[in-house]
Amino acid sequence: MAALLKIGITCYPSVGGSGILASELGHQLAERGHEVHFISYQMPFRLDTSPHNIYFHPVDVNEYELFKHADYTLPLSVKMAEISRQFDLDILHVHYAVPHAVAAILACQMLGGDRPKVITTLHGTDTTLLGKDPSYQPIIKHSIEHSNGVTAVSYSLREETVETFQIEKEIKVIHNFFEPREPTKSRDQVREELGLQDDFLILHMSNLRPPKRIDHLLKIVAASRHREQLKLLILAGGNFAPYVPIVRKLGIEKQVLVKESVLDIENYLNASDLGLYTSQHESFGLSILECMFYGHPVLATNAGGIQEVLEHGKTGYAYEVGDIDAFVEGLDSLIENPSQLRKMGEAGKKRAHKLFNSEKIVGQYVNYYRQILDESGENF
Ligand code: GMT
Repeated sequence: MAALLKIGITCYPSVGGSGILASELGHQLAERGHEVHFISYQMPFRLDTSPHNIYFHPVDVNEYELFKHADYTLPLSVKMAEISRQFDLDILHVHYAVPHAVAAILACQMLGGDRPKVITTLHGTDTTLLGKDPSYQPIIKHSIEHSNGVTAVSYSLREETVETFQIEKEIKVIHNFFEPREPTKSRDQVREELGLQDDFLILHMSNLRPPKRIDHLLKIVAASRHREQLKLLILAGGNFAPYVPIVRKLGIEKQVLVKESVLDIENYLNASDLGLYTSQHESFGLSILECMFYGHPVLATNAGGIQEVLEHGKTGYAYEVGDIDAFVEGLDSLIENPSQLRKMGEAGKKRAHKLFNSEKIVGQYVNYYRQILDESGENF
């Protein structure tokens, strides 16, 4: 039997696909018997530390007067070294190169020896945003090249990363996965709580950062010929206040419902009819996948890796960024054709279960951990 592994995971703990993915990966690894140690400045958003083999180790960040800006990378690195030594970790799996891979590589230098191995997963921003900044570009390139293994969440992100950093390092694509939970409330109950009757419920879940183009989302709802019958539910992982003036200007106050810090997303996913995503950049689109798992078609842009997730014309539609008219046409046609809506939703659910299930994707991560460990001559 293959040995169980001891894995350190570092991610951004705030609401966002990478932290959600990393937390779920931790849960899944622990269920398979591996020992998982989360190391971060705060407990990740959806992390459950009740299993006996999931640990959380907080990193203390001190604000010394000497520093104009508080430093996180160095205390993180020290904590990574300390936990690696104390628990004899095999792997430090870091989500995002900056600053996590940098800190992990430093930790390994401090430890000396052959373990832990550093595996860096790229989620997007390292490449699409920071990769273009000359103050970050060289350190991201360095940390990719000096990680023992590197993964990207889509082929599109891998391609963009190779191009941006001009690197030869092998990058393995491991798509996002999702483990759907049983709703704890009925669809009718949630819809009643939301004040819905026979409204068509569109769902959008994101951190509302500028690349999500919330303005486009709102314009689509406002331009629909079924506007009076529509509700747009935004499960917000960020501040919606900057968008309130647009809602008012478009006169869709009655259409837009916003809920913050929602943990039981399965109840809202179950109560919805369709997912809507207007992102300018999206390396994968975990929330698109979440909608698919609950049997809903998704209308999204064709940015980045989105079309590796949804299949245009079969599980939803993918349009050019900013093509509001096309989105409106797609939305209205699905509202008018419930059997097509159902058919696409079912095709999406089938695709999600087949390609992005936890069994398959977590297996790919575990195999990759073992492959990287084997390369050092030990047999895992
Ligand atoms: O989309 C965001 O702003 C959040 C960001 C994150 O770091 O959590 O999401 C990125 O990672 C997710 C998990 O791999 C991907 O599904 C998202 O597509 C990706 N976001 C972008 O590329 C903008």
